[in-house]
Amino acid sequence: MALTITNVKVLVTCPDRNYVLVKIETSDPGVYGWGDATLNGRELAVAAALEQHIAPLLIGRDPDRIEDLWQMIYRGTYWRGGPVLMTALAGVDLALWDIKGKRAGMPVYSLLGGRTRDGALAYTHCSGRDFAEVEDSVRAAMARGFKAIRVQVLVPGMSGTYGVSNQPAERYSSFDMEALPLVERFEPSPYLRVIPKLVEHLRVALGDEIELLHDVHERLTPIQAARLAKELEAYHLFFLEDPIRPENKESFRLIRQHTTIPIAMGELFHTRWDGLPLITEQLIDFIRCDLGHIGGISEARKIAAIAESFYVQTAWHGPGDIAPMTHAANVHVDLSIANFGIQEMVFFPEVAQEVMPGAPTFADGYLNVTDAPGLGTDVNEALAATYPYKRAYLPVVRRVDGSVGDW
Ligand code: KDG
Ligand code: MG
Repeated sequence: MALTITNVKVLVTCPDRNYVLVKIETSDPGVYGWGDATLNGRELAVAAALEQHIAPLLIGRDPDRIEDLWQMIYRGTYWRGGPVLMTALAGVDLALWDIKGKRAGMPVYSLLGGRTRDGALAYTHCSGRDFAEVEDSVRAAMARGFKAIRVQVLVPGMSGTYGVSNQPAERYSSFDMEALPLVERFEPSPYLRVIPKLVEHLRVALGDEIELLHDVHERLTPIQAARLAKELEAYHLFFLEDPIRPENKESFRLIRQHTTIPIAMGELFHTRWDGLPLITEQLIDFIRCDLGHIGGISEARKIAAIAESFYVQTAWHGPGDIAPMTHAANVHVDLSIANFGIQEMVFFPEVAQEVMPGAPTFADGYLNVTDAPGLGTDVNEALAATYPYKRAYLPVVRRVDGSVGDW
């Protein structure tokens, strides 16, 4: 008898931070899949979309028909796109691929065509309040085996720069229900002065071999970004990430005209069409969508296939605020496509690993997954239930005159 979906369970848990996890159960009690539908700061909106609107559509359906279910949720229900709905869809998509792998007795990368590589080149995050702290952090990462490292430094006089803050640490991890978003003060001019000096310092101290990356996090205007890119050119970054906000694709042309620095973009895209002109017009070099926010593995494969034709490589988003299922999905795709570039990664805290075992493993610069059927990830539901949701926000960036950054 054909398998059917019998239940879609949404679990919101906060072992170290909030995660939204989706379990799809089937008519065979031994066959279920787990997906990740975490959207930092908007977790309950996604959970409600799944529980109230999407789950009822899935009950009684055949979990083998991933593409059909994807299209039904995306196009078939008329309302489509946006971070909330595409994150919810990704949660379902990942759980369905997990089920398909478990039924086939194969890891997902095998279902996607099999390995094209032995491991996925990974990059980690290093930051500090000054150049010496960043250098120490990079040296420690190199000693751990990393061959590629994202470097961020606090801008002198600013309370926070993307990736590093001098606010008391507890303000970031506080889940006090009354807590409102942390405010980061940021100005482009001092930032533009310090970043080329940081990268020059690291090249002099560490040599040319280590791959360095930097995330602007969209805090510049196009002409400022072009200046930064030009000034960084001599230090051969692996890529410059999110140099400007994503909305106006034409702005990327301005950056491109001024520099040969490789550009990476995509964590704020929610459909393939958001980034399409950047790929087809070769205005970026790395597409770094978040599989968990763009509808999952099914959509990532299509984006990778489009990008391949335009010599754009992948660098899927792999931050600390998505669950291990999405990190695993990243690596399953990385291992099976031709145009993989690099994979961002984090080491999950022990408490998160206990709740969600099976994140990709890191060794000698590369990420890998096991040959376990499906995504290779699981959830300890009883333990997850002991960590209730706690409201939290991303920081809000304001300029020194008090206005919200217009990037
Ligand atoms: O929730 C937002 C984070 O995922 C994002 O700030 C991380 O920019 C990011 C990155 O490159 O990892
Ligand atoms: Mg980023």
